[in-house]
Amino acid sequence: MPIQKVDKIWMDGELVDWDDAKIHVLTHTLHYGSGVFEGIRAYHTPGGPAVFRLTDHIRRLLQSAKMLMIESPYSVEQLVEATKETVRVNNVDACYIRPLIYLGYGEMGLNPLPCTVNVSIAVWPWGTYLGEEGIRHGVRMKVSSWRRQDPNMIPPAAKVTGLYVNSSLAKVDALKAGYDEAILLNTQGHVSECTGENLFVVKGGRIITPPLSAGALDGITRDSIMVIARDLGYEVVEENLLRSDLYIADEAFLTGTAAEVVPIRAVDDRVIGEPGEVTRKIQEMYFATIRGEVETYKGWLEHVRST
Ligand code: PPE
Repeated sequence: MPIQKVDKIWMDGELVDWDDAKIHVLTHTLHYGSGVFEGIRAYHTPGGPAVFRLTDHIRRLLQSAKMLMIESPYSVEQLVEATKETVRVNNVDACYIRPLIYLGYGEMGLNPLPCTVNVSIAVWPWGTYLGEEGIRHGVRMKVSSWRRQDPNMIPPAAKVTGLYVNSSLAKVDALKAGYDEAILLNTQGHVSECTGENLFVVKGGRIITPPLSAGALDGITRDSIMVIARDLGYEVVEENLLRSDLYIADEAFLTGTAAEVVPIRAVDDRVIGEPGEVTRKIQEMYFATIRGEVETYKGWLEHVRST
């Protein structure tokens, strides 16, 4: 589905018309995948549009930059404000937000250190990532033959644009084979995560997710779900999972900003079934949270207009 256009995109401190938000073809990041980015969502709440865990996302963005030795020209506070401003001027209520720090035009070659650093923030309305049907009845997953990149190749903790070639290969592989989404194992054969989501299984009353050392991104939705699940009284642990653990899970689901919380219906054609009780409860609580209906988690919603 084509991106739904809005009015303005924030580029290096200026609000630029959508159609003018262009870069030179010799932009460093376009050639070497040397950018870092975030995926954030704003939601409609009773107090107006609010961005879910905005500061945490911007902090992670600057941590990704640090791992790549990219010096952001803007602080966390400045980018938080710029994000809110971009949501405000576009008059969007619920939207997806894509900040990007990239190495610009001027230098070429594999040494990124002399490059100029540019920052953009775009917002646009983006509906369900894996479909309404997926949210309600679950998605069918394929364990990919592509392995998650080893931490000693590109740090999986950094949301580096180039890292997503790995995710795209796995995604296409799964789609071509007739599945909805892929699961990536790491080079040791343990489950890491999906192409753009973290993964959880429910087994014997416990909720299990792979540790970050398995190559999973430190997902902000993952963290929110661990808090919500524990508050609901569930035991949540971080443990390595084998492919076969997925096949015999009682329930399974994936989490991410774009995807939100999506039940897993089957893995490699081993049926898990319709979403179970644990998944449903967590999903319900997550959706109520982002809509601003849960007092306990209201602090996660950062309003774009001061009230
Ligand atoms: N793992 C990966 C590899 C990943 O890209 C994401 C986010 C997650 C886990 C979940 O992290 P979090 O959003 O903090 O809960 N993926 C973003 C990009 C998706 C895209 O298609 O682009 C997102 O969900 O916005």
